[in-house]
Amino acid sequence: MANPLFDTLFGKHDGNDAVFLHLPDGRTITYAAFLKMTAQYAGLLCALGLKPGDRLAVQVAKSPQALAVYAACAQAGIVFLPLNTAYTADEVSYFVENSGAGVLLCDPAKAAALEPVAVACGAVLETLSGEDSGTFRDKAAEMPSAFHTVARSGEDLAAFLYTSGTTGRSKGAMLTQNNLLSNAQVLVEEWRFTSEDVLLHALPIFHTHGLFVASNITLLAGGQMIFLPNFQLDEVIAQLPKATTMMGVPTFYTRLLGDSGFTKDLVQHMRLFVSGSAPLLAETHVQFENRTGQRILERYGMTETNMNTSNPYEGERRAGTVGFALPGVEVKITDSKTGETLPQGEIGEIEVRGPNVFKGYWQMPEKTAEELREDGFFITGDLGQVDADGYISIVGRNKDLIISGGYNIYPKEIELLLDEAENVLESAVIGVPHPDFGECVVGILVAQGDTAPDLEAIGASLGTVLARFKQPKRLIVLPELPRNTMGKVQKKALRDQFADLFSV
Ligand code: MCA
Ligand code: AMP
Repeated sequence: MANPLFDTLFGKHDGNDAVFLHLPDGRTITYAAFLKMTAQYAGLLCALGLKPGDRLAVQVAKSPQALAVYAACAQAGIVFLPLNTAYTADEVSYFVENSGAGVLLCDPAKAAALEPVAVACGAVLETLSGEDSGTFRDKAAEMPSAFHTVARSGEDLAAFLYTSGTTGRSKGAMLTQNNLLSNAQVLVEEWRFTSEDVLLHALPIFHTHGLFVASNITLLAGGQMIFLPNFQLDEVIAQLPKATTMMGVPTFYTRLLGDSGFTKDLVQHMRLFVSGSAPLLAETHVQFENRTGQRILERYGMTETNMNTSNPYEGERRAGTVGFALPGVEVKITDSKTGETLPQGEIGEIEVRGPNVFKGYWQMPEKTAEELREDGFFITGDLGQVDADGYISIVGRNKDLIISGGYNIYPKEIELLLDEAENVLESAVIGVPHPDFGECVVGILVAQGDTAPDLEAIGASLGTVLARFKQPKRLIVLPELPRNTMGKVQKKALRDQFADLFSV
């Protein structure tokens, strides 16, 4: 096949007049129209000087056009690098520089702030808005509506997705065409997706969940998506009657359960609800079943691996577990120190191997070697356990990571900033339970000398550099941080102390 990812997901729909996307205002976009837009975008990316293997950094609002940029990268063999729309110019700057992206595509509203970033990194700046305007859109309108798909192999890179690291520096996970395709193929089968499906899509498309899991599966099956710009509770409830399936992070489900309009009648026609990206409380699973008569299907994945495990479509979907390894994916539970496989039932590090596992971190061979074993097993940093029936549970993390509303936040990145703040001696950033986001960020500070840190000023200064979702929801000053005999900060003690900070 000339270009497996493009041909299998997109190209096969050429000339297909069936609806691909439903927009909230009632408009629809057919597969054929989507592919015409894709071809024009692919032509423009080449005209802008990008060559196969080059990176395109993209920070734009979710829209059909934004999805077509992903498709255009596949068609032109360009590596797609999507960025969270909440990232500040400071954060974007790191990704553009680190990836060596040749073009930065951003929202017109952010062009002024990002122009200096593009200039400093030697990238071309183009704009595209969620309402289909901007320099990129205007130039693409002049391009031919057909594009000769660039030949690629399944081993060629398709996307870079940055994931934060325990050192505070983000790492670009290099994903190949085969990583993405193999996972989409398995999930279509496992979750029984067909061209009859209409997926309610309210996730962002700059992460694996909304971009690869939801969109690739729909494309492969030839189904339709109700493509919402974000998760708005009322809009989701209004659109559910038209959908057959939905995917979400646990916050979607707790918010739905908090609304009396979310009833059994509303969703009894639905075939499947999938949850992932963060732990779904067993309690939410049970409440959901009590309300709707349906059991949410929970699965487990990572940016570096796409999806690894899933509860069964048929058979028991067991609350508090992430099910079984997907076909073709091997999962083992190992001793963190020795790497030896542990007996069934014991808690250890989850390691995974399969065609879904990424090629390594961009230009970080040491980091890659630390996490990706020579035999192909990837050390996830998640702690798991397998029960007597083979169901896998995630029981903790061997990495200092907070997952808030499905977004990953690495404390180190915030601690480095807090430690620099005026009158702060040191800091510890922890995740505490939050009724809406599952977990949220809290910053603990120790004062330097007798002057108390100005918490308001510190909060404001974080706001200029850190995306909103990473900013601590609360800053607290303590006389000292709890430490063990080795001097290591005991975050567990802090998490226990502040466990009820946001309880309702
Ligand atoms: C928004 N805020 C947040 C979050 N989102 N704070 C902490 N954590 C968050 N996730 C901030 C807002 O800036 C705002 O700040 C305040 O919290 C309340 O915002 P609100 O309007 O309620 O939030 P929202 O816009 O409705 O967003 C919440 C959300 C969203 C819908 C849960 O965060 C979301 O779509 N999350 C999905 C993330 C996702 O797709 N993850 C998949 C990663 P203020 O009021 O102070 O201005 S892929 C992955 O993890 C792996 C591979 C996997 O397995 O899938
Ligand atoms: P990311 O690096 O953003 O791709 O996030 C991956 C991490 O999300 C995993 O390493 C897990 O810690 C977490 N995760 C994903 N799905 C689940 C799930 N169903 N239950 C618990 N944690 C999950």
